[in-house]
Amino acid sequence: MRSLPNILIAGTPGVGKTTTCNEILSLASQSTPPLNLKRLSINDIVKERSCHTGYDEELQTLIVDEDKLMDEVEKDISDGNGEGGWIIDWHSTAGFAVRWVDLVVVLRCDETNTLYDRLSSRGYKEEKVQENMDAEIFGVVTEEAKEAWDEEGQVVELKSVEAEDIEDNAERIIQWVQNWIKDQGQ
Ligand code: DAT
Repeated sequence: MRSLPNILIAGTPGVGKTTTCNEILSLASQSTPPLNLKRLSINDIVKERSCHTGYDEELQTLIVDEDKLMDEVEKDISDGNGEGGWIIDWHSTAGFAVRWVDLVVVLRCDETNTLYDRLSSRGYKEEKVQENMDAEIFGVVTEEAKEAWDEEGQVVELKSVEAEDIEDNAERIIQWVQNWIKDQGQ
C-alpha cells in the first residue's frame, strides 16, 4: 500500500520533463510538512545499469532493452515496501505497468519553433529533431498513455511552453499529491 502516489512525467524530448521534475522536488521539500518525493530518472537507469543493447548512430540514441529496464524500474518502485512517492520521467509510457503509476502527466509544447530550438540546441541531427517534432505534433505520448491508463483523470496533459508553465505545472502536481493523500485518509 502506497503512502504517496507515483507520478510519471512523460513527453517528447525537450518538453521540459527534467526541469519540471526538479521544480516538483524543490516544492515538495518546501511543503509543510515536507513531502518525501523522490526522483526516478529513467535516462539515468538506462545508462547506469546498462539497460541498452547498443547505440543507434542514425538517431543518436541508445537502443533501450525495455525488458531489462522495466525489471530495474520495478525493483526501485517496490523498494521500501513500495511506499511510493516516485516522480518518474521518461519520454514514453511504454512498458510501465498501470498499477505502478497513479498519475501520468504528459507535458506538451505546441509551439513548434520553441521545441525546434530546444532540440537543435542539444546538437541533435535534423532527422532526430524532425522525428521528435512529428511525435509532438501528433500527440503520440498522450495517445499511448491513454490506451493504458484509461481510467478518468489518470492521464493529464499540461502545457510546457513558457518558463512560468514550469512553476504552474509543478504547483498543480504538488496540489494533486496533497489531494491524493487526503483522499487516502478518508
Ligand atoms: P526534457 O527533460 O523533457 O527533455 P528539459 O527539461 O531538459 O526537457 O528541457 C529542455 C530545455 O528546454 C531546457 O533548456 C529547459 C527548456 N525548457 C523546457 N521547458 C520549458 C518551459 N516550459 N519554459 C522555458 N524553457 C523550458
